[in-house]
Amino acid sequence: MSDLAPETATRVSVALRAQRIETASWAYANSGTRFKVFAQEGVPRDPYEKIADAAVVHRFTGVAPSVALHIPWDKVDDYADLARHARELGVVLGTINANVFQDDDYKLGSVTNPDPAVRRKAIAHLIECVDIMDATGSRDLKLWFSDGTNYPGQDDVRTRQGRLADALAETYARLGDQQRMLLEYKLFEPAFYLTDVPDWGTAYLHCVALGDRAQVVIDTGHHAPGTNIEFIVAMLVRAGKLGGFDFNSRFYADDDLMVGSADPFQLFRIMHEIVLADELDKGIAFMLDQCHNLEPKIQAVIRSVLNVQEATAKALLVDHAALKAAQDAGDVLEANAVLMDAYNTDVRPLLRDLRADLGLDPDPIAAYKRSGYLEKVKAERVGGTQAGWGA
Ligand code: PSV
Ligand code: MN
Ligand code: MN
Repeated sequence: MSDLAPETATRVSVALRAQRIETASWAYANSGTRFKVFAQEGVPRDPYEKIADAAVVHRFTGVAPSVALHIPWDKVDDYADLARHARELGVVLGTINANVFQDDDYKLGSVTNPDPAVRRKAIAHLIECVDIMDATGSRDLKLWFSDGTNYPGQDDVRTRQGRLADALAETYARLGDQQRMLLEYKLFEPAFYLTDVPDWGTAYLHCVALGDRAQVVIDTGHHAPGTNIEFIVAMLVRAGKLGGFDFNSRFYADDDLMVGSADPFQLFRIMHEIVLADELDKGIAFMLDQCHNLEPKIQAVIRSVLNVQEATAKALLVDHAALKAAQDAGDVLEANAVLMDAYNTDVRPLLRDLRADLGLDPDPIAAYKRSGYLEKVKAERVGGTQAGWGA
């Protein structure tokens, strides 16, 4: 039993019940670094099996009802059939992630490539992704471009921005009324000198030029060490341009580790900005973009979902009235203490109660382990697939 005041526990539980966290198909498949992929037993052999694993995460957490696809890693002949399969398992297909970074043609860029034929091929893929969204019923198209240059002088910065803007505009024009384009930025890698969409400012400028349904996505691993990500959250929320998150955790670069593992306090600060702006249930997509190279994958995704839930619960516990009073009074230490009180609250009893109320096992990881699912798929699935990179 949680020892919070009953009204507080109820308010927080109601908000948590409405939260949705999307998992990523590629998190269930084998992945690694460019040095080695350590294959795991029982990993999915095709997109249908990846969705089955995502459905297991939802079954035990109750808050992960959608799974993102990456095209062509999750290419199938019939996307409507894949959507039907997902629905039968109790989940839906979520964000469609485009992939214009793995063909030889893209060596000098995709939509920013100096060669118009390569640019056309890249745009055709982005538009094909919208066709797929029509079949799957997905709302969001997520675009990340590996485009960039390795050497000063390699290509012209402003010309490349123009090519990017043209490609985004053509793709945006193809979106349906209910569909959105999420533009993801990343500081560096694979390009080392210049990345064409390196930061939120660049993504924001492109999204503003495109229109309301173009929004910025924040991948928490895509910043320089020490970046104040919650400030970026506040800025984008204020501008009405925060479309979603790719959650993960990092120590050094784009490590794609479990969200909330390296710096749970940062995750709390991010969720605090969301809760403070009353944006928890207003359409911002909370997605995981992670790879589980060493740890068992389904269990790691469950852990990640729980980490987001815990950070959200703590953010919901911040006493906004007390915070504002302290801020208005210029009471630096009290304002900080209000935030820390919430962060230091043990929300696990509250989350256990919430799960019991939802008819779930209060301990999703223990329940998953007891279910025998991993042993079952280990026996059934031989020759699991690789997520798509890292060989
Ligand atoms: C790029 O590093 C990225 O974060 C993009 O979201 C890609 O689509 C994804 O990783 C693949 O994991
Ligand atoms: Mn990402
Ligand atoms: Mn990334």
